[in-house]
Amino acid sequence: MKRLNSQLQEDGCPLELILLIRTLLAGCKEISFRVSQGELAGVLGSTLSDNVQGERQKKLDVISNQILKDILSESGYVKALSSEEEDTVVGCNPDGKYLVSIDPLDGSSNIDINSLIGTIFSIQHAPQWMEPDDPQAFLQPGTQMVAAGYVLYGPSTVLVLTTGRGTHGYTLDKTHGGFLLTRPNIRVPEQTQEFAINASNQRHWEKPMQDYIADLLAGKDGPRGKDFNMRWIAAMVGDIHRILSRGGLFTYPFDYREPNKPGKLRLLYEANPMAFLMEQAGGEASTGTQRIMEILPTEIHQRVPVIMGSKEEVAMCLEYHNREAN
Ligand code: AFP
Repeated sequence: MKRLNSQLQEDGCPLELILLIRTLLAGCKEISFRVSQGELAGVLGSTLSDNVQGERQKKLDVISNQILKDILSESGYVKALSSEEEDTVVGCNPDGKYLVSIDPLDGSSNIDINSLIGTIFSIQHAPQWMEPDDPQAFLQPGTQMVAAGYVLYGPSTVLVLTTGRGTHGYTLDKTHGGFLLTRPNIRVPEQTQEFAINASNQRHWEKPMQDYIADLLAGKDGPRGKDFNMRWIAAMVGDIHRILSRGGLFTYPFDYREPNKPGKLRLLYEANPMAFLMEQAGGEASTGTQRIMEILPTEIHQRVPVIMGSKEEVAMCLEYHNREAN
């Protein structure tokens, strides 16, 4: 089986980017080890602090953030780092060529129940003009990413990565510690009968999403003329992994609860990297009105509505949004 290094070289990645990705993954392997130790390593449960989003941090959120922050800032490849768990950007090496954005531990509510969790990341070039702690440099559209991926800490530890030449899946071989290419060129089926949404928020959705989901639930007897199945892992990393594996539609839609936070998911740490992976695998990713990767961010912790997955199903969902707009 091909090793990660060979695939990255074949994809024409510059050496420094390869070294950065390998450094980041060294951190993820450490997180994977801590996750697998669970209660034995005392990593379950909450801290007494909240992150900048006002969410109570789990011990593993803090540990994972620290592992990645240490390894990336010491690597020399990174000029600055932005993290879901940090209030502001973390300046690293003024001569570093890259900016890295991370959700160190996605799916925090799954930690204590031994269910799916993961690390999500994306990498951009660092503009030469930037000071290492200038958040402005992170406010580039997702189309500027040079790499994005996630590591899923499941029954096996899996890496899904794109550098803009397709989306490839790797499995961590714990016998020698390397990621081996187990799913080259992932393609998302264009059609699906499966969707993922937190239905308990239904009363807060906009009309187009209300109408779209109602038609899915109506199944064979409704306008779609077929039955749909629903899945919700409560960790985007798990839901997206399923969709990259067998198709589906994932949404955390616009929500009226907090108009200044249109949706729950973060553009830099969740929506953009997953949109890049999805598009490179033949899927689509939109807010309902705009391609996610074209959004010009206004702040590093910005939240956006997310609709992504199988191409034809995303297009169908967007039709409901277009109808409403016209
Ligand atoms: P964390 O980033 O705090 O772990 O939250 C996970 C998440 O942002 C995303 O991965 C899930 O899809 C979503 O939240 C789950 O949200 P619900 O709590 O509404 O199920």
